Amino acid sequence: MDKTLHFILLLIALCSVSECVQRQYHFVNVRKTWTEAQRYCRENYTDLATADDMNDTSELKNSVNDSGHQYVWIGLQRTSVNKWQWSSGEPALYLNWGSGQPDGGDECAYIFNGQFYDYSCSTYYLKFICSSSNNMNTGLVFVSQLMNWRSAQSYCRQNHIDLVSVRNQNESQQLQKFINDSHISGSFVWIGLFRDSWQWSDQSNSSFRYWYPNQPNNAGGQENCTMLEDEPLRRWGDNTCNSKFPFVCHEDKLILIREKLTWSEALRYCRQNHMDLVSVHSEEIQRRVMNVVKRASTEAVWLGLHNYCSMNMWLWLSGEVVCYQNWAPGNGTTPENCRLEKRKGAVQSGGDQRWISLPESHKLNFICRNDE
Ligand SMILES: [Ca+2]
Ligand SMILES: [Ca+2]
Repeated sequence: MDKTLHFILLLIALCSVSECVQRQYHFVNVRKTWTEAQRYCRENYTDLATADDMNDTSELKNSVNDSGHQYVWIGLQRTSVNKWQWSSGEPALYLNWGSGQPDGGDECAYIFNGQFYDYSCSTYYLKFICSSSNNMNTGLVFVSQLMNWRSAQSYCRQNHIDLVSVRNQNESQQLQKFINDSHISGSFVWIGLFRDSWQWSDQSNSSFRYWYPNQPNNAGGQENCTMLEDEPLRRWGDNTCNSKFPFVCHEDKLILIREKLTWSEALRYCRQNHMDLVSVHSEEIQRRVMNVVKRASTEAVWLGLHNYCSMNMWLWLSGEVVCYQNWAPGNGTTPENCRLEKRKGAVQSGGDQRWISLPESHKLNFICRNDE
């Protein structure tokens, strides 16, 4: 076989390598109030448990070794802030409201003529659109069954991925085309936009929620903390924070080191004290990296990303080629000028937190990973 072709096939094979777990759950079978549990987790692990997606919910469920029926605290707490978010877990930065919207205490949104309208989550039954891996063209599936927003969300998560997100103008146009092509432009259609006032203990901005039907109900007006319900799927309910339950902590596998070192020094530091500089193989790891770098003291943060100048190619330290990509415009895709100095990859700590190429002698904060 042609050597180049063989190499390309090898790269394709490498791109399907499964990612390693970036967060580990620890069940603590001691009854504490929510605040006591939070303190315990921060002292012994990273924080009370955060969940980003359906994967996390099943890992949470598995982490709780059920010795008898009980409620179990996780790290979600009610605050006074009430902000719009996407069901998929992303913050809502693009909000294309129809005129005069949002106009009430409503907490969910439908789309009509490309614009968003807030609407009561539980009172109304609408058709909806799921994001899906089944439809290779659009990544979207239209469901004509009428459901309230939470049922629609559960349906999408069980059968597809989630209720659809509309994160920018481009996705808005794609969705509108899909709506026109599906001949449903006259209908109100649920999208994944909702708002709530819950916040994760570790400050993660994940808007993923997995409520048990009719929860959170804030019974008695004092239920400001979140627990896994005593039911087979371990979906979530609210309860009073002073109740004493066992709890789940999580341990982050990504650690931001707030020292300013060159790339090589950072690499040595991570290998001596942890495992390695972080490799960002997927959108999920990128999201965790984005959470971590918010606390950085430098404008960019080193990743385990290095450039092979002679081959004009970027590789992760873990050996994989760069399949998932998040380069800032003008970075990573054109040949590097490395006559004077080798180039390494960093992630911007502000803005849209994309990757940039920098000379390796720059002194930056960096992220180590810590598995095993
Ligand atoms: Ca409205
Ligand atoms: Ca409740």
